[in-house]
Amino acid sequence: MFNLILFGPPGSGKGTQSEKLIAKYGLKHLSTGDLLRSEIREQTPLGKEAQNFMDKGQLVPDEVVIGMISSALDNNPNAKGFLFDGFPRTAAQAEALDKLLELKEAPIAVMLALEVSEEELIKRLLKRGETSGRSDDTNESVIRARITEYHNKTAVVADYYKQFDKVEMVKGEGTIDEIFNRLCTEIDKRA
Ligand code: B4P
Repeated sequence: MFNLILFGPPGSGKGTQSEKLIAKYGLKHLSTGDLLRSEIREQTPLGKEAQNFMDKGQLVPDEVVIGMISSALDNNPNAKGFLFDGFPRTAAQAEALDKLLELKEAPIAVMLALEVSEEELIKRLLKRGETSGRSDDTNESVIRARITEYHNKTAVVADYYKQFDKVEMVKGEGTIDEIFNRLCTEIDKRA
């Protein structure tokens, strides 16, 4: 089993690159952002709770997101590996994920961390907001709040995996194919 984390600030290309990576490597894509948006669309109690946080650009509470990932792992017993996109986003989520994967004897192989400048992130997210219908992409102050949450709570997750020598920084600017090739080079070294 090959488990990989695609990491980076909001708008760094995690969702975009995940689509291409799962197609090439046959991994199961687990995006907490997508899972949460699907709960919101279905107006489940979890979705209603999550929406309050997401609309403000804040992270959804750890216990909600960890529970969601735990069920997703249980629901995919035959996956040949998982690509975690947008998860873990806090140190507590990283520790919980390691415990869940320990049970499967399939630890994280590598964290690929996309590096993109703040101006580029804001430009990309506002552009997506023109067509995505995502309320968290249309308002620049919500986008800035998401980036602040990333610096305050999420950036430390890379330090957590660095202690196990599992982090590779990848330049996240350039064309989508250029970035994809950089990511594949790193995966192929470890797979
Ligand atoms: P996510 O859905 O994870 O949203 P994101 O960080 O904005 O997405 P991503 O980084 O994948 O976007 P991409 O660059 O691909 O999270 C949304 C919210 O959900 C969070 O704010 C939080 O509230 C909540 N949440 C999710 N997970 C959570 C967790 N674990 N714990 C707590 N809360 C959680 O795309 C951005 C745009 O850039 C696209 O339009 C794309 O076309 C464009 N783009 C991509 N690559 C490009 C390139 N090379 N050049 C130009 N444009 C590019």
